Amino acid sequence: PKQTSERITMRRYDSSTSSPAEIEEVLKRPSQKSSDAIMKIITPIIDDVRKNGDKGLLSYTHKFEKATSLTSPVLKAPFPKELMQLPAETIKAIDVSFENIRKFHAAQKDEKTLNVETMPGVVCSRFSRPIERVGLYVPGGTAVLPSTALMLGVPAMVAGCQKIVLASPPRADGSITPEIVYVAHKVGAESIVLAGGAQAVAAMAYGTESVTKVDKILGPGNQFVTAAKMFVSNDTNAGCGIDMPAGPSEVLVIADKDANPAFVASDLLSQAEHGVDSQVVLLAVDLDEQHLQAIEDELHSQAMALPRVDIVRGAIAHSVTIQVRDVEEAMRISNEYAPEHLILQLKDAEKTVDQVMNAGSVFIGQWTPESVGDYSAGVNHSLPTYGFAKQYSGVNLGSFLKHITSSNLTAEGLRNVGGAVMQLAKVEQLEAHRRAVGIRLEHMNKTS
Ligand code: HSO
Ligand code: ZN
Repeated sequence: PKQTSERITMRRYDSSTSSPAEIEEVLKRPSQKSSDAIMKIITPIIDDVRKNGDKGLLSYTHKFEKATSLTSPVLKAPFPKELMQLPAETIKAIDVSFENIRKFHAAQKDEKTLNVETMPGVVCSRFSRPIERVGLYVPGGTAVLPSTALMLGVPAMVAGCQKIVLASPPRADGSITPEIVYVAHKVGAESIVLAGGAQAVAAMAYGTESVTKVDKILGPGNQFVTAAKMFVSNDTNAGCGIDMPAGPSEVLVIADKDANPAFVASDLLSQAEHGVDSQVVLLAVDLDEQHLQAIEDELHSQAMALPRVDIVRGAIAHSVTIQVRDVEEAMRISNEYAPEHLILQLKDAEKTVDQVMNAGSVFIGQWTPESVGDYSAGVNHSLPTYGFAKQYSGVNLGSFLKHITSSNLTAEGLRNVGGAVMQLAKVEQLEAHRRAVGIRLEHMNKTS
Protein backbone atom coordinates (compact mmCIF):
# COMPACT_ATOMS: atom_id res chain seq x y z
CA PRO A 1 0.00 0.00 0.00
CA LYS A 2 1.02 3.58 -0.69
CA GLN A 3 2.39 5.88 1.99
CA THR A 4 -0.75 7.99 2.21
CA SER A 5 0.87 10.73 4.24
CA GLU A 6 3.70 11.16 1.72
CA ARG A 7 3.91 14.74 0.49
CA ILE A 8 2.24 15.30 -2.86
CA THR A 9 4.57 17.52 -4.80
CA MET A 10 5.70 18.17 -8.34
CA ARG A 11 9.33 17.99 -9.41
CA ARG A 12 10.85 21.44 -9.78
CA TYR A 13 13.14 22.76 -12.49
CA ASP A 14 14.57 26.18 -13.20
CA SER A 15 15.10 27.28 -16.77
CA SER A 16 18.11 29.37 -15.69
CA THR A 17 19.95 26.29 -14.42
CA SER A 18 18.52 23.58 -16.71
CA SER A 19 19.38 23.46 -20.40
CA PRO A 20 16.61 23.78 -23.02
CA ALA A 21 17.19 20.11 -23.85
CA GLU A 22 16.61 19.15 -20.22
CA ILE A 23 13.42 21.20 -20.09
CA GLU A 24 12.24 19.54 -23.28
CA GLU A 25 12.97 16.15 -21.77
CA VAL A 26 10.99 16.76 -18.56
CA LEU A 27 8.04 18.01 -20.62
CA LYS A 28 7.80 14.79 -22.62
CA ARG A 29 4.37 13.23 -22.20
CA PRO A 30 4.24 9.94 -20.31
CA SER A 31 4.74 7.43 -23.09
CA GLN A 32 1.79 5.46 -24.41
CA LYS A 33 1.70 1.69 -24.71
CA SER A 34 3.05 0.61 -28.06
CA SER A 35 0.38 0.81 -30.68
CA ASP A 36 1.36 -2.62 -32.03
CA ALA A 37 0.41 -4.28 -28.77
CA ILE A 38 -2.90 -2.42 -28.64
CA MET A 39 -3.66 -3.21 -32.28
CA LYS A 40 -3.13 -6.92 -31.59
CA ILE A 41 -5.77 -6.76 -28.90
CA ILE A 42 -8.37 -4.75 -30.78
CA THR A 43 -8.15 -6.25 -34.27
CA PRO A 44 -9.90 -9.54 -33.39
CA ILE A 45 -12.56 -7.62 -31.46
CA ILE A 46 -13.28 -5.39 -34.44
CA ASP A 47 -13.36 -8.40 -36.80
CA ASP A 48 -15.73 -10.24 -34.51
CA VAL A 49 -18.19 -7.34 -34.28
CA ARG A 50 -18.01 -6.77 -38.02
CA LYS A 51 -18.73 -10.42 -38.76
CA ASN A 52 -21.11 -11.32 -35.95
CA GLY A 53 -22.89 -8.01 -35.38
CA ASP A 54 -25.04 -7.73 -32.26
CA LYS A 55 -24.02 -11.14 -31.01
CA GLY A 56 -20.33 -10.27 -31.12
CA LEU A 57 -20.94 -6.85 -29.61
CA LEU A 58 -22.99 -8.23 -26.73
CA SER A 59 -20.41 -10.87 -25.91
CA TYR A 60 -17.80 -8.17 -25.22
CA THR A 61 -20.22 -6.11 -23.16
CA HIS A 62 -20.95 -9.22 -21.09
CA LYS A 63 -17.25 -9.87 -20.72
CA PHE A 64 -15.77 -6.39 -20.18
CA GLU A 65 -18.66 -4.53 -18.57
CA LYS A 66 -19.92 -7.63 -16.71
CA ALA A 67 -23.38 -6.62 -17.90
CA THR A 68 -24.40 -10.23 -18.45
CA SER A 69 -28.13 -9.53 -18.19
CA LEU A 70 -28.07 -7.24 -21.22
CA THR A 71 -29.92 -8.82 -24.17
CA SER A 72 -30.09 -5.89 -26.58
CA PRO A 73 -27.09 -3.63 -27.21
CA VAL A 74 -29.15 -0.63 -28.26
CA LEU A 75 -31.64 1.69 -26.62
CA LYS A 76 -33.75 3.43 -29.27
CA ALA A 77 -35.37 6.86 -28.89
CA PRO A 78 -37.81 7.89 -27.53
CA PHE A 79 -36.08 7.03 -24.29
CA PRO A 80 -38.36 6.01 -21.42
CA LYS A 81 -38.85 8.77 -18.85
CA GLU A 82 -37.95 6.40 -16.02
CA LEU A 83 -34.43 6.07 -17.45
CA MET A 84 -33.80 9.80 -16.99
CA GLN A 85 -35.00 10.39 -13.45
CA LEU A 86 -32.70 13.06 -12.03
CA PRO A 87 -32.62 15.52 -9.15
CA ALA A 88 -33.98 18.93 -10.14
CA GLU A 89 -30.61 20.60 -9.59
CA THR A 90 -28.90 18.18 -12.00
CA ILE A 91 -31.55 18.83 -14.65
CA LYS A 92 -31.05 22.54 -14.15
CA ALA A 93 -27.26 22.27 -14.41
CA ILE A 94 -27.50 20.22 -17.61
CA ASP A 95 -30.02 22.67 -19.05
CA VAL A 96 -27.83 25.72 -18.29
CA SER A 97 -24.75 24.05 -19.78
CA PHE A 98 -26.71 22.79 -22.79
CA GLU A 99 -27.92 26.30 -23.55
CA ASN A 100 -24.46 27.91 -23.28
CA ILE A 101 -22.85 25.23 -25.43
CA ARG A 102 -25.70 25.56 -27.93
CA LYS A 103 -25.29 29.35 -28.13
CA PHE A 104 -21.54 29.23 -28.65
CA HIS A 105 -21.69 26.52 -31.30
CA ALA A 106 -24.70 28.04 -33.10
CA ALA A 107 -22.64 31.22 -33.50
CA GLN A 108 -20.07 29.15 -35.42
CA LYS A 109 -22.50 28.58 -38.29
CA ASP A 110 -21.57 30.02 -41.65
CA GLU A 111 -25.15 30.31 -42.76
CA LYS A 112 -24.41 32.03 -46.06
CA THR A 113 -22.69 30.54 -49.04
CA LEU A 114 -19.27 32.08 -49.59
CA ASN A 115 -18.99 33.44 -53.14
CA VAL A 116 -15.79 34.77 -54.73
CA GLU A 117 -15.41 35.94 -58.32
CA THR A 118 -11.78 35.06 -58.89
CA MET A 119 -11.83 36.43 -62.45
CA PRO A 120 -14.66 38.06 -64.38
CA GLY A 121 -17.16 35.27 -64.99
CA VAL A 122 -15.45 32.75 -62.71
CA VAL A 123 -17.39 32.30 -59.49
CA CYS A 124 -16.13 29.95 -56.75
CA SER A 125 -18.42 29.15 -53.85
CA ARG A 126 -18.32 27.24 -50.61
CA PHE A 127 -21.23 26.00 -48.52
CA SER A 128 -21.62 23.53 -45.70
CA ARG A 129 -23.80 20.50 -45.12
CA PRO A 130 -24.12 18.40 -41.98
CA ILE A 131 -22.55 14.96 -41.76
CA GLU A 132 -25.60 12.73 -41.93
CA ARG A 133 -24.84 10.13 -39.26
CA VAL A 134 -22.48 10.66 -36.34
CA GLY A 135 -21.37 8.33 -33.55
CA LEU A 136 -20.49 9.98 -30.26
CA TYR A 137 -18.36 8.03 -27.85
CA VAL A 138 -18.89 8.87 -24.19
CA PRO A 139 -16.33 7.09 -22.01
CA GLY A 140 -17.21 5.20 -18.86
CA GLY A 141 -14.35 4.23 -16.60
CA THR A 142 -13.50 5.91 -13.34
CA ALA A 143 -16.05 8.73 -13.73
CA VAL A 144 -19.42 9.17 -15.46
CA LEU A 145 -19.12 11.90 -18.04
CA PRO A 146 -22.47 13.34 -19.08
CA SER A 147 -20.58 16.56 -19.88
CA THR A 148 -18.85 14.75 -22.73
CA ALA A 149 -22.26 13.73 -24.08
CA LEU A 150 -23.16 17.44 -24.07
CA MET A 151 -19.92 18.53 -25.74
CA LEU A 152 -20.43 16.09 -28.60
CA GLY A 153 -24.22 15.98 -28.80
CA VAL A 154 -25.00 19.68 -28.76
CA PRO A 155 -22.82 20.66 -31.74
CA ALA A 156 -24.12 17.61 -33.65
CA MET A 157 -27.64 18.82 -33.02
CA VAL A 158 -26.78 22.43 -33.96
CA ALA A 159 -25.07 21.25 -37.15
CA GLY A 160 -28.23 19.39 -38.14
CA CYS A 161 -26.85 15.84 -38.23
CA GLN A 162 -29.79 13.58 -39.06
CA LYS A 163 -28.77 10.62 -36.97
CA ILE A 164 -26.98 11.06 -33.70
CA VAL A 165 -25.85 7.79 -32.14
CA LEU A 166 -24.38 7.86 -28.65
CA ALA A 167 -22.26 5.01 -27.33
CA SER A 168 -21.30 4.48 -23.72
CA PRO A 169 -20.40 1.41 -21.68
CA PRO A 170 -23.29 0.29 -19.48
CA ARG A 171 -22.99 -0.43 -15.78
CA ALA A 172 -22.82 -4.03 -14.61
CA ASP A 173 -26.61 -4.11 -14.24
CA GLY A 174 -26.93 -3.21 -17.92
CA SER A 175 -28.17 0.32 -17.27
CA ILE A 176 -26.78 3.61 -18.45
CA THR A 177 -26.49 6.65 -16.17
CA PRO A 178 -29.66 8.75 -16.32
CA GLU A 179 -27.66 11.93 -16.98
CA ILE A 180 -26.42 10.51 -20.27
CA VAL A 181 -29.90 9.36 -21.25
CA TYR A 182 -31.25 12.83 -20.47
CA VAL A 183 -28.57 14.49 -22.63
CA ALA A 184 -29.21 11.99 -25.44
CA HIS A 185 -32.88 12.92 -25.25
CA LYS A 186 -32.14 16.66 -25.29
CA VAL A 187 -29.88 16.52 -28.33
CA GLY A 188 -32.34 14.33 -30.22
CA ALA A 189 -30.15 11.23 -30.39
CA GLU A 190 -31.76 8.36 -32.31
CA SER A 191 -30.18 5.68 -30.14
CA ILE A 192 -27.76 4.84 -27.38
CA VAL A 193 -25.39 1.95 -27.97
CA LEU A 194 -24.81 0.23 -24.65
CA ALA A 195 -21.21 -0.68 -25.25
CA GLY A 196 -17.74 0.69 -24.80
CA GLY A 197 -14.22 0.11 -26.04
CA ALA A 198 -13.14 -1.07 -29.46
CA GLN A 199 -16.35 -3.09 -29.78
CA ALA A 200 -18.51 0.04 -29.60
CA VAL A 201 -16.35 1.79 -32.18
CA ALA A 202 -16.55 -1.20 -34.52
CA ALA A 203 -20.32 -1.44 -34.14
CA MET A 204 -20.79 2.20 -35.11
CA ALA A 205 -18.25 2.11 -37.94
CA TYR A 206 -19.66 -0.99 -39.64
CA GLY A 207 -23.18 -1.11 -38.24
CA THR A 208 -24.87 -4.22 -36.85
CA GLU A 209 -28.47 -5.49 -36.96
CA SER A 210 -29.42 -2.93 -34.34
CA VAL A 211 -26.58 -0.38 -34.36
CA THR A 212 -26.81 2.32 -37.02
CA LYS A 213 -23.70 2.62 -39.13
CA VAL A 214 -22.28 6.15 -38.86
CA ASP A 215 -20.14 8.35 -41.11
CA LYS A 216 -17.91 9.77 -38.39
CA ILE A 217 -17.02 8.81 -34.83
CA LEU A 218 -16.08 11.49 -32.33
CA GLY A 219 -15.19 11.55 -28.67
CA PRO A 220 -12.43 10.74 -26.24
CA GLY A 221 -11.62 7.30 -24.94
CA ASN A 222 -8.91 5.08 -23.61
CA GLN A 223 -6.11 3.65 -25.73
CA PHE A 224 -8.32 0.85 -27.05
CA VAL A 225 -11.00 3.28 -28.18
CA THR A 226 -8.44 5.56 -29.77
CA ALA A 227 -6.73 2.68 -31.55
CA ALA A 228 -10.07 1.36 -32.76
CA LYS A 229 -10.97 4.79 -34.14
CA MET A 230 -7.64 4.89 -35.97
CA PHE A 231 -8.25 1.38 -37.29
CA VAL A 232 -11.71 2.03 -38.71
CA SER A 233 -10.72 5.39 -40.16
CA ASN A 234 -7.91 3.62 -42.03
CA ASP A 235 -10.29 1.00 -43.39
CA THR A 236 -11.62 2.49 -46.61
CA ASN A 237 -14.38 -0.14 -46.61
CA ALA A 238 -15.72 1.27 -43.35
CA GLY A 239 -16.21 4.74 -44.81
CA CYS A 240 -15.93 6.24 -41.38
CA GLY A 241 -14.06 9.37 -40.29
CA ILE A 242 -12.85 10.31 -36.83
CA ASP A 243 -12.26 13.56 -34.98
CA MET A 244 -8.64 13.39 -33.86
CA PRO A 245 -6.05 11.24 -32.15
CA ALA A 246 -6.43 11.32 -28.39
CA GLY A 247 -4.10 10.92 -25.45
CA PRO A 248 -4.37 11.51 -21.71
CA SER A 249 -5.73 14.85 -20.57
CA GLU A 250 -3.37 17.64 -19.55
CA VAL A 251 -3.14 21.24 -18.36
CA LEU A 252 -0.43 23.86 -18.40
CA VAL A 253 -0.78 26.75 -15.98
CA ILE A 254 1.25 29.94 -16.32
CA ALA A 255 1.28 31.88 -13.07
CA ASP A 256 2.95 35.14 -12.09
CA LYS A 257 3.23 37.16 -8.86
CA ASP A 258 -0.42 38.13 -9.16
CA ALA A 259 -1.59 34.52 -9.00
CA ASN A 260 -3.41 33.25 -5.93
CA PRO A 261 -1.56 30.06 -4.80
CA ALA A 262 -4.82 28.35 -3.79
CA PHE A 263 -6.35 29.01 -7.21
CA VAL A 264 -3.28 27.74 -9.05
CA ALA A 265 -3.21 24.55 -6.99
CA SER A 266 -6.92 23.94 -7.50
CA ASP A 267 -6.54 24.16 -11.27
CA LEU A 268 -3.60 21.76 -11.32
CA LEU A 269 -5.56 19.30 -9.20
CA SER A 270 -8.74 19.47 -11.25
CA GLN A 271 -6.76 18.12 -14.16
CA ALA A 272 -4.71 15.68 -12.08
CA GLU A 273 -7.82 13.95 -10.76
CA HIS A 274 -8.79 12.81 -14.27
CA GLY A 275 -6.36 9.94 -14.39
CA VAL A 276 -2.98 8.68 -13.28
CA ASP A 277 -1.75 9.29 -16.81
CA SER A 278 -2.84 12.97 -16.75
CA GLN A 279 -0.05 15.50 -16.84
CA VAL A 280 -0.05 18.92 -15.24
CA VAL A 281 2.61 21.58 -15.75
CA LEU A 282 3.16 24.80 -13.89
CA LEU A 283 5.26 27.53 -15.43
CA ALA A 284 6.12 29.91 -12.60
CA VAL A 285 6.99 33.34 -13.93
CA ASP A 286 9.60 35.01 -11.77
CA LEU A 287 8.11 33.71 -8.52
CA ASP A 288 10.09 33.90 -5.31
CA GLU A 289 10.66 30.88 -3.08
CA GLN A 290 7.90 31.91 -0.71
CA HIS A 291 5.28 32.09 -3.44
CA LEU A 292 6.36 28.74 -4.91
CA GLN A 293 6.24 27.20 -1.48
CA ALA A 294 2.74 28.57 -0.96
CA ILE A 295 1.56 26.90 -4.18
CA GLU A 296 3.19 23.61 -3.18
CA ASP A 297 1.62 23.73 0.28
CA GLU A 298 -1.79 24.36 -1.24
CA LEU A 299 -1.28 21.56 -3.74
CA HIS A 300 -0.51 19.10 -0.99
CA SER A 301 -3.21 20.12 1.44
CA GLN A 302 -5.95 20.42 -1.19
CA ALA A 303 -4.92 17.10 -2.74
CA MET A 304 -5.07 15.29 0.60
CA ALA A 305 -8.70 16.33 0.97
CA LEU A 306 -9.75 14.94 -2.43
CA PRO A 307 -11.68 11.68 -2.79
CA ARG A 308 -9.52 10.84 -5.80
CA VAL A 309 -6.23 11.56 -4.02
CA ASP A 310 -4.71 8.29 -5.22
CA ILE A 311 -5.29 9.19 -8.85
CA VAL A 312 -3.90 12.66 -8.15
CA ARG A 313 -0.73 11.12 -6.68
CA GLY A 314 -0.19 9.16 -9.88
CA ALA A 315 -0.62 12.20 -12.10
CA ILE A 316 1.51 14.49 -9.94
CA ALA A 317 4.32 11.92 -9.98
CA HIS A 318 5.05 12.78 -13.61
CA SER A 319 4.15 16.46 -13.44
CA VAL A 320 6.51 19.41 -13.14
CA THR A 321 6.98 22.99 -12.08
CA ILE A 322 9.35 25.02 -14.20
CA GLN A 323 10.57 28.39 -13.03
CA VAL A 324 10.95 30.82 -15.89
CA ARG A 325 12.19 34.40 -16.18
CA ASP A 326 9.31 36.11 -17.92
CA VAL A 327 6.02 35.63 -19.75
CA GLU A 328 7.77 35.48 -23.12
CA GLU A 329 9.84 32.51 -22.01
CA ALA A 330 6.74 30.85 -20.54
CA MET A 331 4.87 31.28 -23.81
CA ARG A 332 7.77 29.86 -25.78
CA ILE A 333 7.72 26.71 -23.64
CA SER A 334 3.94 26.51 -23.69
CA ASN A 335 3.72 26.85 -27.47
CA GLU A 336 6.27 24.10 -27.85
CA TYR A 337 4.36 21.85 -25.41
CA ALA A 338 1.02 22.68 -27.09
CA PRO A 339 -1.18 21.95 -24.06
CA GLU A 340 -4.74 20.72 -24.32
CA HIS A 341 -5.70 23.32 -21.69
CA LEU A 342 -3.76 26.51 -21.07
CA ILE A 343 -4.57 28.54 -17.97
CA LEU A 344 -3.23 32.08 -17.74
CA GLN A 345 -3.07 33.24 -14.13
CA LEU A 346 -1.30 36.42 -15.08
CA LYS A 347 -1.68 40.11 -14.46
CA ASP A 348 -1.94 40.73 -18.19
CA ALA A 349 -3.68 37.46 -19.00
CA GLU A 350 -5.85 38.96 -21.72
CA LYS A 351 -2.95 40.56 -23.55
CA THR A 352 -0.92 37.36 -23.36
CA VAL A 353 -3.49 35.51 -25.47
CA ASP A 354 -1.94 37.18 -28.54
CA GLN A 355 1.16 35.08 -27.94
CA VAL A 356 -0.70 31.75 -27.79
CA MET A 357 0.18 29.76 -30.91
CA ASN A 358 -0.58 26.18 -29.88
CA ALA A 359 -3.25 25.20 -27.34
CA GLY A 360 -6.59 23.41 -27.32
CA SER A 361 -8.46 25.91 -25.16
CA VAL A 362 -7.31 28.91 -23.13
CA PHE A 363 -8.61 29.99 -19.72
CA ILE A 364 -7.98 33.64 -19.08
CA GLY A 365 -7.43 35.24 -15.69
CA GLN A 366 -7.99 34.29 -12.10
CA TRP A 367 -11.78 33.95 -12.34
CA THR A 368 -11.66 31.35 -15.10
CA PRO A 369 -10.92 27.86 -13.79
CA GLU A 370 -10.73 25.10 -16.39
CA SER A 371 -13.80 23.52 -14.79
CA VAL A 372 -16.07 26.18 -16.29
CA GLY A 373 -14.96 25.13 -19.75
CA ASP A 374 -15.19 21.46 -18.86
CA TYR A 375 -18.88 21.86 -18.11
CA SER A 376 -20.82 25.01 -18.62
CA ALA A 377 -19.20 28.12 -20.11
CA GLY A 378 -20.07 27.12 -23.68
CA VAL A 379 -16.65 26.20 -25.10
CA ASN A 380 -16.02 22.57 -26.03
CA HIS A 381 -14.00 20.26 -23.81
CA SER A 382 -13.18 17.67 -26.46
CA LEU A 383 -9.72 18.97 -27.25
CA PRO A 384 -6.46 17.88 -28.84
CA THR A 385 -4.06 16.34 -26.32
CA TYR A 386 -0.53 14.95 -26.43
CA GLY A 387 0.82 17.90 -28.45
CA PHE A 388 -1.73 17.53 -31.24
CA ALA A 389 -2.87 21.10 -30.53
CA LYS A 390 -0.08 21.96 -32.96
CA GLN A 391 -2.18 20.77 -35.88
CA TYR A 392 -5.68 19.93 -34.64
CA SER A 393 -8.60 22.01 -33.39
CA GLY A 394 -10.88 20.87 -30.63
CA VAL A 395 -14.35 19.61 -31.46
CA ASN A 396 -16.41 22.47 -32.85
CA LEU A 397 -19.38 22.97 -35.13
CA GLY A 398 -17.15 22.32 -38.15
CA SER A 399 -16.41 18.82 -36.83
CA PHE A 400 -19.99 17.90 -37.76
CA LEU A 401 -20.02 19.53 -41.19
CA LYS A 402 -18.48 19.12 -44.58
CA HIS A 403 -17.65 22.11 -46.69
CA ILE A 404 -18.59 21.68 -50.32
CA THR A 405 -17.26 23.95 -53.03
CA SER A 406 -18.76 24.80 -56.39
CA SER A 407 -17.60 26.65 -59.51
CA ASN A 408 -19.87 28.42 -61.92
CA LEU A 409 -18.45 29.97 -65.09
CA THR A 410 -19.97 32.10 -67.79
CA ALA A 411 -18.70 31.91 -71.36
CA GLU A 412 -16.61 34.98 -70.57
CA GLY A 413 -15.27 33.25 -67.49
CA LEU A 414 -14.17 30.21 -69.50
CA ARG A 415 -12.51 32.49 -72.03
CA ASN A 416 -10.65 34.20 -69.18
CA VAL A 417 -9.39 31.14 -67.39
CA GLY A 418 -9.37 28.56 -70.21
CA GLY A 419 -5.85 29.37 -71.42
CA ALA A 420 -4.30 28.59 -68.06
CA VAL A 421 -6.22 25.31 -67.80
CA MET A 422 -5.23 24.17 -71.28
CA GLN A 423 -1.59 25.00 -70.72
CA LEU A 424 -1.39 23.12 -67.40
CA ALA A 425 -3.24 20.14 -68.90
CA LYS A 426 -0.64 20.13 -71.64
CA VAL A 427 2.17 20.16 -69.07
CA GLU A 428 0.55 17.19 -67.33
CA GLN A 429 -0.05 15.51 -70.68
CA LEU A 430 -3.71 15.04 -69.92
CA GLU A 431 -5.18 15.65 -73.32
CA ALA A 432 -8.81 14.96 -72.40
CA HIS A 433 -8.59 17.68 -69.77
CA ARG A 434 -7.25 20.14 -72.36
CA ARG A 435 -9.94 19.15 -74.85
CA ALA A 436 -12.78 19.68 -72.33
CA VAL A 437 -11.92 23.37 -72.41
CA GLY A 438 -10.85 23.52 -76.03
CA ILE A 439 -14.06 22.00 -77.33
CA ARG A 440 -16.09 24.69 -75.59
CA LEU A 441 -13.90 27.59 -76.72
CA GLU A 442 -14.16 26.33 -80.32
CA HIS A 443 -17.92 26.10 -79.93
CA MET A 444 -18.04 29.71 -78.70
CA ASN A 445 -15.98 30.89 -81.64
CA LYS A 446 -18.26 29.09 -84.11
CA THR A 447 -21.46 30.49 -82.67
CA SER A 448 -20.36 34.07 -82.08
N1 HSO B 1 -11.04 18.08 -18.63
C1 HSO B 1 -11.61 17.00 -19.42
C2 HSO B 1 -13.09 17.13 -19.63
C3 HSO B 1 -13.93 16.88 -18.42
N2 HSO B 1 -13.72 17.41 -17.21
C4 HSO B 1 -15.07 16.16 -18.32
C5 HSO B 1 -14.67 17.03 -16.39
N3 HSO B 1 -15.51 16.26 -17.07
C6 HSO B 1 -10.91 16.97 -20.78
O1 HSO B 1 -10.96 18.15 -21.46
ZN1 ZN C 1 -11.80 18.09 -16.58
